[in-house]
Amino acid sequence: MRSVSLFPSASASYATRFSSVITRRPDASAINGIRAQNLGLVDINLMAKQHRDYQNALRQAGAVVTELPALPDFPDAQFVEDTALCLPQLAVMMRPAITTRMGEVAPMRRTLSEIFDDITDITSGFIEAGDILVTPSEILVGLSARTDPIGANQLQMILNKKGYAVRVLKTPPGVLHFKTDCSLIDDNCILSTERLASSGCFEGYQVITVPTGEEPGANMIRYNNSIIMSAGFPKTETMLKAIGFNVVTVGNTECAKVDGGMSCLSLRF
Ligand code: CIR
Repeated sequence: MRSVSLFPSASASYATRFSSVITRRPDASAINGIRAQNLGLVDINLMAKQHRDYQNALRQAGAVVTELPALPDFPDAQFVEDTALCLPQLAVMMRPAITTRMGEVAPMRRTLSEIFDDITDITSGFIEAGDILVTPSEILVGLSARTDPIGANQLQMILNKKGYAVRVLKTPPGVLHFKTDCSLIDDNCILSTERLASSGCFEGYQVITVPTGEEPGANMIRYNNSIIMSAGFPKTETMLKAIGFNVVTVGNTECAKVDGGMSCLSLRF
């Protein structure tokens, strides 16, 4: 961990302050979700319970939670984060790289069109919002196996026109999404794995690195004055509590078997 002199600020910017959340109920087909390696069979009942716990943690942090119905044809549909980027007054629909995930976008577009007047679509290349980290000063986009330069550049053009600064970076090889390895935990503070932070991409930010062996703990959510993180990363949890963060843990063993973490399970705005 780098030295930090930080007491969490009361969340103030649009990057940490939210009122709403959209989730999607996991379907029984979630046992067939895409995964990089076999970490065992998904217990669908436990996944459903963990999903309810996750929604309750967000409610306690101040969210009005809208749970969308399950989409049986799309085993990864509970990972709603990848389908859209929600910013104040604006949503951008993503273009997932994996064929079985592309069909998740249209139903989410229908939902968001009832909320956002301004919706833009990525129409070429590929991009999943798990590769997008929003900070108060800029939007970071990590190129990965799921996000290519064409998709990232189109997003950059869309957001530049709306006044947002965008920086395109690289997700470390073998890491699913940029945000698999980092989270914004305070307006100018990023929690990151060492492998991502050492690339220098967070210059100008305060960076806290997760302890070795707890890399998956880098994916968490700052929602108003709470941090919601997966249970099972005790050193990271202790470290963040010692700094002064209000940390809430949620079991995530089942989504983790299909490569899903805390941020993937919601759209926050
Ligand atoms: C996938 O491979 O697409 C899903 N099984 C997991 C997606 C996780 N989403 C995220 O990190 N934003």
